[in-house]
Amino acid sequence: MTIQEMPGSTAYRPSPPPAWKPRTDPAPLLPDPEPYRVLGTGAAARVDPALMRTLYAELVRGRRYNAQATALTRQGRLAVYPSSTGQEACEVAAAAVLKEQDWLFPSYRDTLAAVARGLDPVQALTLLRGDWHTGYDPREVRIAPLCTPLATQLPHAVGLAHAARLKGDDVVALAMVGDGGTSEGDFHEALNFAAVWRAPVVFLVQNNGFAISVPLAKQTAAPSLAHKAVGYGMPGRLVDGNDVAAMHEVLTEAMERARRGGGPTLVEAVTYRMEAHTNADDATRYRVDAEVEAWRDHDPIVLLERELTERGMLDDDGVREAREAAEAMAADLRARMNTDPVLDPMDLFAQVYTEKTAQLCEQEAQLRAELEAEAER
Ligand SMILES: Cc1ncc(C[n+]2csc(CCOP(=O)(O)OP(=O)(O)O)c2C)c(N)n1
Ligand SMILES: [Mg+2]
Repeated sequence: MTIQEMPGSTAYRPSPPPAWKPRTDPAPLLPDPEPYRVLGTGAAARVDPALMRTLYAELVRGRRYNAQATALTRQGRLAVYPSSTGQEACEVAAAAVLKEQDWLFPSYRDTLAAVARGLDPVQALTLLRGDWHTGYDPREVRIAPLCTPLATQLPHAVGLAHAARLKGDDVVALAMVGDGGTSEGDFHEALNFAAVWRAPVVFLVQNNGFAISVPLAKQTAAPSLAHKAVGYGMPGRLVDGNDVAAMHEVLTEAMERARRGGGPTLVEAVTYRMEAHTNADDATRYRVDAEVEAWRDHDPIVLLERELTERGMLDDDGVREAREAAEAMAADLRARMNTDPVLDPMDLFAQVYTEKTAQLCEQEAQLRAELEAEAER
């Protein structure tokens, strides 16, 4: 029997649908109409001079660190180095907004953020030297291992942040990822879980224009990467990633929101990778010099130096001091990286599995036998 055939029924008339409205107001989630800036705008008048001078010294040190690490690859002291030259404002600001108990979840690009957080520069390079799995104790410094599999650090950050909240710990996680990483399933899963759970986590996307040779235009059709926040139900912020004052302000705000239970934020920092993807890449194969040159005027150190000098907050002595401190760091890094580490090849098998697989045991025995035979020769 159809509805029309039911006794007393004339015709099937569906009731009007319930009035539809969005579950939450999307307007507060929408990103800034253009990348948020402080330096060179009226907002610069309210920056804290002491903080800006500290950030300036960190930027100069960071630039020198990038240059030194790249030089170490040429000397065969480092296997690989993904430089963050040009992106130092993102790296330095990310570290500066963390409280001691907070956690940083970096990608392979973010050695500098780890160093700016206080990690020993040599320990930060251990993985890239190929010496040891992470190079530091993540729990001690509250920096997760520098993550090479794209975006896998994001669900880890959400898990840690959610667990901290359940335990009542005052901990916020800041997770860093590249523009290319936003196309990974892990990015989607992390943002979705974080928003549903209102986890205290801040996602910082460094949009440096490329995923190795793939430009952003081939990565996404979204209006901006910050727009992706709206679909997950969290605020999206679009920031000039070379403006360290803007980065510091926006990330501080996002960290505070997370800390008071306001949930996650997605921050897109628009920046540019001035060097090749790593020392193993030739960027001239996929981008022209003119594009790189155009970004030099918008360099994070140039922008801050200009602002501070014009406002009388930085003089020649201040510039010299920052450069001297950076040189001292580079000299120490060179000296310590130029010594041959003493490594035990058997360490290859340690701390991989709680219980070693049969195959691993076999390989371990094989290597031990080879080393013993070699020692007897
Ligand atoms: C899951 C996964 N797929 C592919 C790669 C290879 N890979 C290494 S870096 C990279 C590009 C990533 O670009 P982006 O996320 O923009 O970060 P950037 O290097 O620009 O900082 C790719 C595809 C990888 N490391 N992990
Ligand atoms: Mg990129």
